[in-house]
Amino acid sequence: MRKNHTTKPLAENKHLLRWVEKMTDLCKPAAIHWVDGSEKENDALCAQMVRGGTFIKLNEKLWPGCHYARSDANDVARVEDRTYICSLSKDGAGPTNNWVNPFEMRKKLRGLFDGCMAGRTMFVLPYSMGPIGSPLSQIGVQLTDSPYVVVNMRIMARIGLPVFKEIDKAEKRVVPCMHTVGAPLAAGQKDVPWPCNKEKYIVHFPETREIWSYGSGYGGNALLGKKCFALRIASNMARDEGWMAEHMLILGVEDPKGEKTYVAAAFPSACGKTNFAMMIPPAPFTKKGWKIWTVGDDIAWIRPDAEGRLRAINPEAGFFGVAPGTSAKTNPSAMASLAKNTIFTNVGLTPEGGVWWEGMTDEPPAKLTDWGGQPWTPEIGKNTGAKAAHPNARFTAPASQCPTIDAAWENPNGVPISAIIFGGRRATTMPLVYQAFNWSTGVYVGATMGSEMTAAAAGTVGKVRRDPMAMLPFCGYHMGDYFRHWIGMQKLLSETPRIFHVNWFRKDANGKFLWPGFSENMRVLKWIVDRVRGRALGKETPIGWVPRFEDIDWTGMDFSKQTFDELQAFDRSLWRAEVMGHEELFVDLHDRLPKEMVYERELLICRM
Ligand code: TSX
Ligand code: MN
Repeated sequence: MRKNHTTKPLAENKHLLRWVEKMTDLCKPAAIHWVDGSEKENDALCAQMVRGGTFIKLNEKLWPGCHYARSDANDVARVEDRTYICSLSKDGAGPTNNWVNPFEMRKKLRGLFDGCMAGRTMFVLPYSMGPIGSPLSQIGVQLTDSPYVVVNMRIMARIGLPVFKEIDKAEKRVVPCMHTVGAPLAAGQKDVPWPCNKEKYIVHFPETREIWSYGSGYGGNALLGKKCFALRIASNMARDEGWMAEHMLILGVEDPKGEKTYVAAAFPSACGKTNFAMMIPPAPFTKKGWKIWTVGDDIAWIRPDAEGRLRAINPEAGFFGVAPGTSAKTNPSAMASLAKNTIFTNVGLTPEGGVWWEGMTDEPPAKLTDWGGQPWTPEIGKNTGAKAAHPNARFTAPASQCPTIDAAWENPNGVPISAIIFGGRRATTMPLVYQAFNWSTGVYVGATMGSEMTAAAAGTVGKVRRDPMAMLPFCGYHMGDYFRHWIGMQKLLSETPRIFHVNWFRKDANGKFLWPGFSENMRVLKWIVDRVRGRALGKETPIGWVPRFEDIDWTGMDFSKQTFDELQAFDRSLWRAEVMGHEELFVDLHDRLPKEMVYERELLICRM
């Protein structure tokens, strides 16, 4: 790719051409590149980034088709305090979102974007969230000055010529996405490997369905199809149009008869969502014919079909997964997915041109270069606490490379959803699994879910942080209205999915995990699927239906009834504190909280 080389427009759509022209005048890039999405183009962009120092090509024998990037130390994660929902009314965004008057914000952004791409190439990057042409898919066009974003988006979404063709058919409204790293280059100025700006703005305009992102090249700040579009903007579309944009994995459970039951699951961060999406059942289950198939690991777009049943697609095409903790033991399918054609960001780099991160193997390599570019040895790690990989280091891997990818993962009509699972990381109170009595009780379970903080940096360790449906940072409007939309979905359905809550993280009095988790979670999933299909019994408790010891398939596992009872125990005094916590959340949302949530809380207290 030569610099100052402007490629030919690849679309004819008048609105698109006019918008690109207008934004070119604003951002003043040195060149414009219309992204066709080809392998040749991708190779050229990667080679250009290798020459510029953004990418290191990994050892082709060890990591075929893989590249390595280190970000700026000030650009390593999503910036929630710099993320804005600029709806016309402040009330519409709700108390859990940052809001700025959209007219004021537009003025601010016009100033920031004026000349922001000087000396750089502006890429016109069309992408489809969901299979191209699917009635459940949506299209965006991102203008970006980051080639790193282009090659990541090529893995995470469907991009290029076929998407321009869809736009020219002009059947769907396109979401315009502006992105700059905010680091214009003066004539002759040398670029840095990871350009970015200390000042960052991640801005959503829900009414006009626009995204503007300034100053960051990392993850959800910059790959605008993911959190910005597929969750924050799409949650607004979904509310208006009667569907759901959720922060959920989707998996299929195949039983020994070959029947598949699809479930969607929402967990807050650090609960092992990707591990669960790619779970391998324990050996005795596999022998009997149980198998887990992966549809997606992060986002689900869910819509009622003509029969009034919910069907879901994974709008993404790749996994943008947290690397630390991912290993052949915790997630062999993720390891297989990232074995080739993958981009690694902020992990450790070995002298052989390989990658390593904490938890990848029991034994760390003798030496490597850490995510900050400094020499690292296990000794240094032990003495200084320095990590080889940043805790938020990522792999960008094609979903098609996942050994457990479901045959229907690109079905344009999605897969039928029979169950929804909520969960959190809770040392006490929450049993391993329970089933909500009905839809509105289930919505209450999702609305009040939470997780305990593990990192001291994020707040007080052990305090429950409420994260309704795992959507707190991602719902693009008022959380109270979001709960109302969930409640209202029932009217659009002939059959509601059953709703469950799981907790893999309950501890005993000595602080030891009561449940081994990982593959053994299959036993919980089997009960869930059996409940959905009317094959399993349960016991009624104040919080919902729970399995009795004999309702779980313990084949090949030695787990005592005593430990199971401890794992499932309902503690009235802990639940008393729990419902007080629910009230605390509801107080913040009170003016838009649907009355069902208030009634459900009352009923729960009565049952207790
Ligand atoms: O991903 C996890 N899952 C879901 C897997 C399908 N993790 C990792 C969470 C961090 C991202 C888990 N950690 C799970 C789990 O089910 N459970 C635990 C807690 C745990 C950790 C270690 C052990 C047991 C439980 N070790 C032994 O029992 C030896
Ligand atoms: Mn996520």
